[in-house]
Amino acid sequence: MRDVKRLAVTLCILFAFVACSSSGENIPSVSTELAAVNSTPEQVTAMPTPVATPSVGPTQLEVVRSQLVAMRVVGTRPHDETAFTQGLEFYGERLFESRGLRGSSGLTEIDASNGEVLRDILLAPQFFGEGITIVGDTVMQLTWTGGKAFVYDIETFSLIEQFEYDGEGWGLCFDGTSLYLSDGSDSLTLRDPETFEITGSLQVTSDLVSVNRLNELECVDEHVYANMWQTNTIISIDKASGHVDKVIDASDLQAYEGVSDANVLNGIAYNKESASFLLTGKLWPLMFEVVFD
Ligand SMILES: [Ca+2]
Repeated sequence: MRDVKRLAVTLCILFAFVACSSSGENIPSVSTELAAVNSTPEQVTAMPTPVATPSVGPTQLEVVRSQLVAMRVVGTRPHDETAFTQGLEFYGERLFESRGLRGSSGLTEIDASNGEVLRDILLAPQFFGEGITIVGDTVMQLTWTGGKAFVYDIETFSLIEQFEYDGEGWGLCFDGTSLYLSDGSDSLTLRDPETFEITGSLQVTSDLVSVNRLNELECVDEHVYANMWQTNTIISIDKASGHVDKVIDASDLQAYEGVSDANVLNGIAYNKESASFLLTGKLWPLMFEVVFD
């Protein structure tokens, strides 16, 4: 059944891609532009025979095949199903989670091996916890529309600094040089980890999926992984170009008891030690260790 579902999803993506590409609405026609410039009969007759454009079918199939990456579940661990997960990140083998919802938002350290909550703090009730990342020996946490990024000592969870930002704060990751923030749009904002000043932006593009509502993030080497809110799609973004080079369909996780579309996937943490990802979602009873093949 899952194979049938995966095939259906793949065919849907492929169909949507072919339909989009063949509509021509946004693709300038080279031959039309040439004809407009060379409008006299003499020039028209002097025009070289256009080189036949390559057949689009195989090229698009190659694109789809090269970018669609399979996800394989290699293990499951319990997850606090009262946690409205908004961010997930490893620090070595230690695991940290941010929770949302006003009144129950917080920051937690979790035993990644069994899901046990080791430490937990609550945010003030006016704040809605969002993405987190580790910067040095601190944990940084966004607060959605709260306009504040809190910085905690990683060992004590005591608040040691706070920055302000305009607009919304959704996902957050740090690659060792820059912070990457999502705000629900199709672009990421880069910020300095020391000053929180904006240092750049990254427009995310894809020739396979419609990019929008970028949410939870994970920085892994030269890529930023992101899930798109209210979908089971995770994309891998090339930091240098902003282009999506992998698309992962995590729909298979919906087959597990307690995991449903109503409570969406929203936690992506990369474990360097095992070279695997840990995924979970809002109010999910499980965390999934997965690899992208
Ligand atoms: Ca993350």
